[in-house]
Amino acid sequence: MEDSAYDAERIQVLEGLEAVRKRPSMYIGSTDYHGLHHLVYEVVDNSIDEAMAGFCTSINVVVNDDGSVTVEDDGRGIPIGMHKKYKQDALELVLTKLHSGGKFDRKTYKVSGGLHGVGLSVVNALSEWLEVRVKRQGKVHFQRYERGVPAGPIKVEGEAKETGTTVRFKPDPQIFESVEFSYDTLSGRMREFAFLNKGLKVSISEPKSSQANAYKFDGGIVEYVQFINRSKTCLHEKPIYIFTERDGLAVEMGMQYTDSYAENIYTYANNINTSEGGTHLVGFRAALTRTINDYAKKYAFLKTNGDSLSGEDVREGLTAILSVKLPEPQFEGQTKTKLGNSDVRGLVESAVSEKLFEYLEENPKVAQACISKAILAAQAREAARKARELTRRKGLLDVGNLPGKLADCTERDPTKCELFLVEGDSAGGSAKQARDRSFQAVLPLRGKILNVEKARLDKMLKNAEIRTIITAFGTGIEQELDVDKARYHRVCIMTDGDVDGAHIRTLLLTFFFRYMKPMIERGYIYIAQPPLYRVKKGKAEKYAYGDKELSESAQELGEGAEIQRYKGLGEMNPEQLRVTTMDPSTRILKRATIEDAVEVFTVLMGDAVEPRRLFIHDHAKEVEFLDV
Ligand code: 0RA
Repeated sequence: MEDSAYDAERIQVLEGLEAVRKRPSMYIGSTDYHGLHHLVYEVVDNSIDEAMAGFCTSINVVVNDDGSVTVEDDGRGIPIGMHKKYKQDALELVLTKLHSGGKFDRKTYKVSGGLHGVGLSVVNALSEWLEVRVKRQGKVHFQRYERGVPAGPIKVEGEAKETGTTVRFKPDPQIFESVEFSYDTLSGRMREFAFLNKGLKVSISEPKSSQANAYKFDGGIVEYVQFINRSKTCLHEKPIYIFTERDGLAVEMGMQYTDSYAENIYTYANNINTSEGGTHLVGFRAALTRTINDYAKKYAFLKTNGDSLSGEDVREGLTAILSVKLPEPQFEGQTKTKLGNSDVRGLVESAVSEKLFEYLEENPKVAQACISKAILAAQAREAARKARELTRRKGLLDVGNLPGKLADCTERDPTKCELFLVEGDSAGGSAKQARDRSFQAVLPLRGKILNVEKARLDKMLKNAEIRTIITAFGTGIEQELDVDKARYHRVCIMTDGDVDGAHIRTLLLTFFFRYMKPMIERGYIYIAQPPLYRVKKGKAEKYAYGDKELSESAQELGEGAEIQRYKGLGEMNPEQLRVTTMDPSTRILKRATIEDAVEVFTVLMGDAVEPRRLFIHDHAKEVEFLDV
């Protein structure tokens, strides 16, 4: 009886793991770069849970030479010993039973840092091998798994005074498209974890590249806000900070106004970046608008009684981090990064309203800085509205006023039309010759693209390049945006492969994100991928889009192959440009996603030129290619 129950359990476990291996994307979102990195976040997340429960102070991540990753913590250790109900060792249960990872025997919030909070068993199932060491009850316990199945029993390896868990795993190349980790990506996420969990030490290292970082922020999200604003001009010295915990919901918020015009609100639910927003963001925004207005009225900052500051006014120049923690987060939206729990809205709104009002009462100088900024924003918005109206009245954005620089296509069905935004007049000229004029339009961009983070809409509308782009799109902008009017369903940003090209691309993406977000959401924005090299021998030639491909191509063509490195689009003749970058049957295009845009900001948030340049440089190499 006992044995058959045990066998049944084993079969169930095997079936569970098999399901994960058959459809990994159901559990980790994808098997690409993102899915691969999620494995690490998932493991670290279990340690974060332990930290949130108050038992773990330090987490150490190592990217090992053999392609495996080690995550070590000093928590209580995964429980060891026979579980009465399941008749299996608790450790084995945590590592093999789906959805047992964190919930099992745990009373704290289940903090799902992985895409779906799926637990260690999923990581185990998707690893070629996984080794776990648990220090607990005075001993070091060890077990190894291969593709999720125990490779042997749990063994005692030795004595241990302390407690803790170490998980080392090697992602299965049978599952993942690539099994190479990006240190920068992992390190950035560890920094984020550390910001969101004050006092927790998170270290990461990669011996192979001699890189190492250790993050610990006793100020938590207050330091996070300061970090984002590090090279901006802030309007009050210390970020406003509030924390409340009621009805099973913890709300933590840090905010600080800067002299910029953009709104930077980052929201998290259980340490997950909710880039699509959700109920916590809605509640926060409502609270902010209401509280600032209430305070402004109480202290007569607003003259007439009917006057009030809009949501946009009170968010202009604001940097804020909102982090909520709750027992059962529901993630919705296209990328499962939108918090859905409906009760959270009201809870966040009342918590933030109450605490923020208190804060402003206690810090009148800070309050004055916030309100002056919002009043200025209201006045500027009025100016922008007038500019917009004038622009409209003069018909400056009407399709009838299509810019002369635009070489339009003959096709009129937007679903078939493509627009190439090309850096520079000379590349623009080549692109005009290279295109298929029946469905491909070309708009050369010359001169500077305004940095939208630094200019208000009225100024933006005075910029010829920006106006030309809006007119060519046919969609209008911001509140008046109508994506259904888009004249092209593929807009391809085509810039040089150098640092300046990357900068222009970033500025354009930022502009689309701020003023035409639905164009990105609909998937209408693309990034062209011109090759970095041409390899030539005699009549044979090949194009390479990365270093790995370059060495492969060079090898294929054999000794004496000539390598040309393209520094700009201008170095290609029209025919080469057509084959490599524009012709749908041979080119590579990458669709820009909201995540791309968000990633661009999180690193480019500051104004410091150096980190910005470095970032673009590093990442220029590792864009993912997507064939469409
Ligand atoms: C289940 C129950 C308890 C702790 C854990 C799991 C746990 C899991 C992981 C994964 C990585 N590090 C971890 N640390 C702890 C509670 C154990 C108790 O009550 O002593």
